[in-house]
Amino acid sequence: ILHPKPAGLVLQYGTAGFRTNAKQLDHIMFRMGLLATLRSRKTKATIGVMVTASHNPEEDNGVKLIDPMGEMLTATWEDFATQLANTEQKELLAALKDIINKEAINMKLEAEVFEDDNVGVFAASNCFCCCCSVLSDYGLVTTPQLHYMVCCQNSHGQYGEATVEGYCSKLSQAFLALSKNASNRTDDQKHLFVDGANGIGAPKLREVESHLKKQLQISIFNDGSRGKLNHQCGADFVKVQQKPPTGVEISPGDRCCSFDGDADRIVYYYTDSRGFFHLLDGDKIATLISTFLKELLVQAGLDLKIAVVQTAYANGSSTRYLEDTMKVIVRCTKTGVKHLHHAAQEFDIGVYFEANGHGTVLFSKTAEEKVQLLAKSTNINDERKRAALLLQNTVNVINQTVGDAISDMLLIEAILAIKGMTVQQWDAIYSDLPNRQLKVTVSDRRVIETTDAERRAVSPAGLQEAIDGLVKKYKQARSFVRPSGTEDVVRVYAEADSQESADALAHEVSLAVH
Ligand code: NG1
Ligand code: ZN
Repeated sequence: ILHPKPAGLVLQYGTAGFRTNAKQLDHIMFRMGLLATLRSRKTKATIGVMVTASHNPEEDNGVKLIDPMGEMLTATWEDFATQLANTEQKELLAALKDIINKEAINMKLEAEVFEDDNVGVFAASNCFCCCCSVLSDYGLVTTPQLHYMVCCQNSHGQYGEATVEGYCSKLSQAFLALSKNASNRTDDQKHLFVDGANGIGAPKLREVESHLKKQLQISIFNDGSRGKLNHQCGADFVKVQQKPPTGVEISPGDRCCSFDGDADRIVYYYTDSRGFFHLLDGDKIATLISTFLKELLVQAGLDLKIAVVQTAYANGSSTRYLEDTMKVIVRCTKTGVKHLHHAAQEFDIGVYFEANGHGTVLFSKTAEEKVQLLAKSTNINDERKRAALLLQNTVNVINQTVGDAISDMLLIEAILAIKGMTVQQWDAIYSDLPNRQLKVTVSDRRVIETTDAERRAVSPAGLQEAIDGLVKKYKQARSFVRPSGTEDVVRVYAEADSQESADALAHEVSLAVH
């Protein structure tokens, strides 16, 4: 039998598709190839299949499907994916027929699937050839590039050209137009240090950089030529360890950022003259972007509703700053990009970021039309015109299909340049509450059930009361626990007025979980 399923193995299609050791994924790859062809027939559109370790070690791999407009797979089909993955070999055909019947799929239609495998060491994806026609092989691309191209393909070029070159030129043109609004910057100010996490982001960033006409000067570290994927580097390492990646030589004050392995996350950082490390995570990024957009809306005289979507992991200071000082609407959703994405779609402009650096901005159709119209109009004053053009180019530099490290980086760099802001000034907008993330291994993480966007535990009985009791002992404290959707662990988060308190609280809550 081709691609047999290890007997008894049960996997769940989670927030990031299927994730497990690459050795256990062969049958999953095959079955997801089959499912992709069904999804393509059902939607009469091109579907993406992404194979990536994302922010995890090289040997942990994953596969997920990308829906027609570049979004994550819809919920009912996540269930089909789980069913198909866990069906024993001899029932596979019946399981496929079941999906075909339930969704009334016309098997006479042709299927179109874009496939990408951005992890060089593991190429199980060639098994797709036997089950579907792989329309176009992009070779290695970043996760967000594949989402972008699926969207371009299905919107018939409206969103852009469905090629890597099309992606590079759309984003870089928008970036160049934005950076024209920056007053003369020194070479130092144009310099950015990038940690590529030894993933696909580094070579893809080089392709984009060649279009940037030296308006951004990039030094890339951890470009995959030496180190291992996400090992001691990358956005997840920097965020969780709260220290710079290895393999990067930086001096105090240098502006730096880290991508994750498939380049859908980004975090910024610098060290100060005393050697202290300063992290600018997804929350700081969301704040910078939403502030910029809000100012432009005022200048343009556009009445559009803007909101920021976060998760429970957002630093309490960021939420307070956004609500109290910036006066923008803030929503909190469950962890997982699809939840943030959906919540962001409810506003004219929805800025969403996970604290770990995964995020983007969504513009409603109405918002885009109003911006386009204003940018074209001739009878408005210079200030409004300038703001409208800035908004238009901001829309174009953003990859709205999914969080995208390269696109986010270009937008952030443009904003800092336009505002004449240093990374230190950006950091000073608000001060993060000290925080700590821990993971706890338990026999069955599913006994923990949560509510209120995962901020409170409803089971096991007594756990939430115990957490409440511990939180009361500290100042400005907050803590919650939730079962991970991607690892067999329970995650613990705590924040408080000092690092010692945050560490102690996280530790005490971990003990309460056992
Ligand atoms: P889990 O393992 O469910 O916590 C992690 C990240 C998510 C998201 C997914 C998908 C944290 C705390 N969690 O989910 O934000 O990125 O992976 O990759 O960072
Ligand atoms: Zn990723």
